[in-house]
Amino acid sequence: MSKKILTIQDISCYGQCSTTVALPILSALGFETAILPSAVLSTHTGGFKDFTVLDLTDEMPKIIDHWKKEGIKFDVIYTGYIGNKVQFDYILDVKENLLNEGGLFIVDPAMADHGNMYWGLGEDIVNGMRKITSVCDYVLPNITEASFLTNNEYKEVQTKEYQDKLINDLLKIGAKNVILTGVEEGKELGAAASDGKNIVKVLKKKEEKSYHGTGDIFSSIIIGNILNGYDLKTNLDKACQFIIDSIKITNPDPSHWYGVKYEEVLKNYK
Ligand code: PXL
Repeated sequence: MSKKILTIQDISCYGQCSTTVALPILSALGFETAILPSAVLSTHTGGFKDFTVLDLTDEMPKIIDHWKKEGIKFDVIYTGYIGNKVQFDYILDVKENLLNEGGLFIVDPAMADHGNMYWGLGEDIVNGMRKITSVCDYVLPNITEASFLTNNEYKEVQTKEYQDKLINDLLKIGAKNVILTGVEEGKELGAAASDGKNIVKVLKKKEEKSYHGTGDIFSSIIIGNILNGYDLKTNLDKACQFIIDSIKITNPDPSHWYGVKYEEVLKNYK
């Protein structure tokens, strides 16, 4: 039977990130999807001007209560961008009451990149993300998010010791598994992961340009791969390659600056 995934993140109506990439990817990989939207924005906040934001905090408990009455449950809860600290309590409620036994609670603390918080997000969001990380099965941060969650300094140039410390500190917070993106060594970029025992790492030739939404696409592929039974190293390898291939397709079209053209890659993905 097809697993049921609930994703809790914003709807950025235009811009190829968050819900608009999670749903097609998870469906294509064979899973039933549902959404608990945290906000509706006209676009993502990374480069567009004058975007609109509708916070959906007040709607969330109503949706959750209805699902409780209907007896609706999920096999996976996957959280992403959250713009209001009140929502972290709703997320914990959903985890406690709507996640099937043996289900997975997966946190992508999508809140920062390149050493900075995203527009409009502050310390309260970092604290909330840390709280849900402490009870998660998987946390999927980039280097900036990992450093903010663990109160380590953000470093542009990483050593192996720094990468390992971020991973180990995330495990200490309570995450059962950590998948760290944006791991960089020389001209190579990739991801590192730990299941609490060993650290595995995948590095590939770095693409010079970076794009918004690639973290969300990466997380969706990672989650599909977990459910489809890939081991951690193969999973990282496939997810990193997916992003590289998407960036390569996007690079020749400067008008598509706001996200990556991942559709062709998804069509051929196994
Ligand atoms: O891709 C992460 C993301 C999700 N949602 C919104 C964002 C961003 C990144 O900037 O602005 C609204």
